[in-house]
Amino acid sequence: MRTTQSDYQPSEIEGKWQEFWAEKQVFSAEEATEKPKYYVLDMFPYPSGAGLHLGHPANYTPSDIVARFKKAQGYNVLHPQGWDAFGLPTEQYAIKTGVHPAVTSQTNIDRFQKQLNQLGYCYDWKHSVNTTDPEYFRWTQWIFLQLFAKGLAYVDEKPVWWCPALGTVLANEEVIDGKSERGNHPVERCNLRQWVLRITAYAEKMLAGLDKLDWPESSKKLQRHWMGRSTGIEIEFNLEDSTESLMVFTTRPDTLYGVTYMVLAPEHPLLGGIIGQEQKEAVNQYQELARNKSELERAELNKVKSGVFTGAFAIHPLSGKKIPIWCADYVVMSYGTGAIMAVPAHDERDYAFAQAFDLPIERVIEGRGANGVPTPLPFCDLGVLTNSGKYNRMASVEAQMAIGKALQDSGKGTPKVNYKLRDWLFSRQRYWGEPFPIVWISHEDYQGIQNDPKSPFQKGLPEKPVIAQREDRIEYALPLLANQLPLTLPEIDSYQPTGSGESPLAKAEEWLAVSVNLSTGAITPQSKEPLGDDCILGRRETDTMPQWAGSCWYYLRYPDPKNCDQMVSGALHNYWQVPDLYIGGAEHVNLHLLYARFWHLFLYDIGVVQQPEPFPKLVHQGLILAEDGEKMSKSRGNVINPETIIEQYGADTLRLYQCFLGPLEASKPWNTLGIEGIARFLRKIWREIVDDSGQLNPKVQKNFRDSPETDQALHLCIQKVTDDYENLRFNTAISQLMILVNQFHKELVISQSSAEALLQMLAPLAPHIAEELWSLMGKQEPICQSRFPTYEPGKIVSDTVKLIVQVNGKVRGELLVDKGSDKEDLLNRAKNLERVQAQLNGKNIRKEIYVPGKIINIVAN
Ligand code: ANZ
Repeated sequence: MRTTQSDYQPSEIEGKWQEFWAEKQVFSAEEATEKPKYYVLDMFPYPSGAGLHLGHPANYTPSDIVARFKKAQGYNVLHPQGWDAFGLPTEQYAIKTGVHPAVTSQTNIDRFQKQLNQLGYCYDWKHSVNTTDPEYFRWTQWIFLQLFAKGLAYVDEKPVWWCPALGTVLANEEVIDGKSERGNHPVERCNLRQWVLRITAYAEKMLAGLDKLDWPESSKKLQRHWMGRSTGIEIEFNLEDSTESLMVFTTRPDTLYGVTYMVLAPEHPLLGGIIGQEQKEAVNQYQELARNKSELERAELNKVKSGVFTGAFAIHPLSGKKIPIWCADYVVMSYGTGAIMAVPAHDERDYAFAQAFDLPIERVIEGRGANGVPTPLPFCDLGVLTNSGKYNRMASVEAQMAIGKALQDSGKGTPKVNYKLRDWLFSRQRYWGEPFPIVWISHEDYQGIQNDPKSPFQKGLPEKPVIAQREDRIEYALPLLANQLPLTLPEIDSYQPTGSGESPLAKAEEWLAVSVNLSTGAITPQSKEPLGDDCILGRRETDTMPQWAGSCWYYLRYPDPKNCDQMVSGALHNYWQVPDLYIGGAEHVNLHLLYARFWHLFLYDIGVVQQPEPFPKLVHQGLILAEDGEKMSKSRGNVINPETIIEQYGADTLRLYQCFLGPLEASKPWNTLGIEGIARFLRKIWREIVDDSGQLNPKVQKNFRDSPETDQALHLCIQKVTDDYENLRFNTAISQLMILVNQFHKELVISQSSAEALLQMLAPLAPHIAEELWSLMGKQEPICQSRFPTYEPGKIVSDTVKLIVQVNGKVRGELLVDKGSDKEDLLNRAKNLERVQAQLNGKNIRKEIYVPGKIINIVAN
């Protein structure tokens, strides 16, 4: 007969079951089968040197529960995990120590994987990805080539965030309040040649797609806001004494008569040509000053307004009035046209500026103030027009149409939709990233390829060549052929970026200088030999892709991670499609989740994937806070390490406790007393099922018919737990299980089938203890492969009623009884209740009162 420890000792059983699951590969997804699929995805970790922190289980335990639950419901489950292993910290470590980033990554991955396994996660390691594996990033590069061919990748001299400390350029999203997101270093603006992806081309589709997603409303709102769609009109203002004109974007054409000055951004190209002699020095100085400010700083509402008069004037398109043109940094070049018509009466920032520089403020919109009192300025709402010529007394909306039309008719206005979303800065000057599959060649060579219909390169060329200036010549970007992928990183001696802002790859001369075979497309290092007839010279791109690239499509690869011929086989993609559930941190809404949607929509457009959205259902786990309610952080010294908890209590207790803290989405403080309670709960279950000699507790009997109370409690529990798991309410599922265990505890005997059902319900949450007790019951198949119990509706809304049992008018217990039960039978059961017996002990029963369906009162003295 099988035995186990008489006491619950997680350390004795957890490792054993983890090995068992791994060895038997019980969690390997089946190849496409008849079974319905369920694909549950975690946001894969960056394998940092620090190992797991509690944020990881906060993310991964819920998905593990879902995976185990869905498997028990008969789904073919894919629950993979992988490694987002390109990244800055690994590279920084390489710069410091000289250790190759690939070596550091692998060490960290091994440690992470071990730690994840210790938590009992049922990952299917056969379906894993590593973004730094050439067989993976071959396809990241391949997708880039598709984007490139469709004109969605280009090179631009861009004002970028340059972080001197990290020696690299950062994307807008990686800069928070003028500091780098990683490491909190100061950043500054400068111009650099950069690869950029035209994500703005997908803004419209990405916005429209949001409506259909089952995402938290707050996250949809964030993405909407980040994309920032705004409809308005571009208005052309003529310039005084000039043939040039000035375009502005406004959402409020109804305020056109209230324009009292114009503003150009300091970087505006028109500026140089219009500045008056007198103003030149002041304007130039001002431009220099603005160059080093972030857009965020410049756009801030409360900052002191700064600016200079340019000496030039524009002509109002309707009134013909002269309007002074100013240069001020609260107007940014990267939005709209980089110029505005300023309406101080109806715009807060214009109002503050006009006050600071004593510019006229003219009200053109009346608000409806209480009792006819005019609304104070600035008045930024819609209202009724005044001081606006023939448009007076029109409502704002009506006037927007009328003025819009008048401008269009005179050729001075064009309706325009603008987005706040910027194209995605896709270059990094780093070593540890995917190299761009691009070779720079000369203009003549590029033309030769363009004019040769037989050239293998033709299909991959964009309609408009991507060009860039290097020193005194223009270079043309030639994409590699797919059969030249993966393009791997060269070995280099030093990972330090070059001081000029170029990537360390710029020092890998042998790798950089290549010859391109025009008929085969083969790219080889330049040899000392003379160049063959069919070959041209080229230089590889030295930037690498940002870490976000690899995470843009990893979920597509999990179903088929070893495929060398395709990103994913058609049949496997057809079966697994996209994740049914995606769990991960809310901090990724405007980064990873935006980028991945972009790539996915693009892959959909070119026919690689079958549906437009990658993540139809998304849930964010809340943070686990420290006991003091603060964020856990090393600097505060309040970090709780999962490894320590596992050592002390076991993984099951950690998993269960973390769920019991509160709703999945909520941020919840850790509490050491609470974890004791959960540990007690698991010990209680153990004691119900294991006796002192480590054998199955004789209380658990086969073929025993449970009392109606237990029967009902069981079926109610199955109903509720099923529903809770379905809706990711793990904390309430645990409460249900506690109620059931209490019910078991009251009984002298319980049926083995009920005990089994309890374990099956517990198994997704606390899989190790469930397996151990299940196997103690003589089960051959592991519990993780058993079918989830189902409830019988009849047992829940049964014909039973609750009877209160009193002794001398005091409640001493209760009975769950069938409605038509016999009175004598009920009285006997009542008198047999433990607490009733204790009261009756040594007393004489004087009277027995029975009110059917309500109460039994026994009078005794
Ligand atoms: C005149 C006006 C009058 C405006 C008024 C607003 C209120 P959203 O909704 O964000 O698109 N604007 C346009 N381009 C700008 C730039 N490059 N830098 C700073 N501000 C810019 O806002 C559009 C409004 O933001 C535009 O409409 C413009 O000011 C300003 F009572 O034009 B408005």
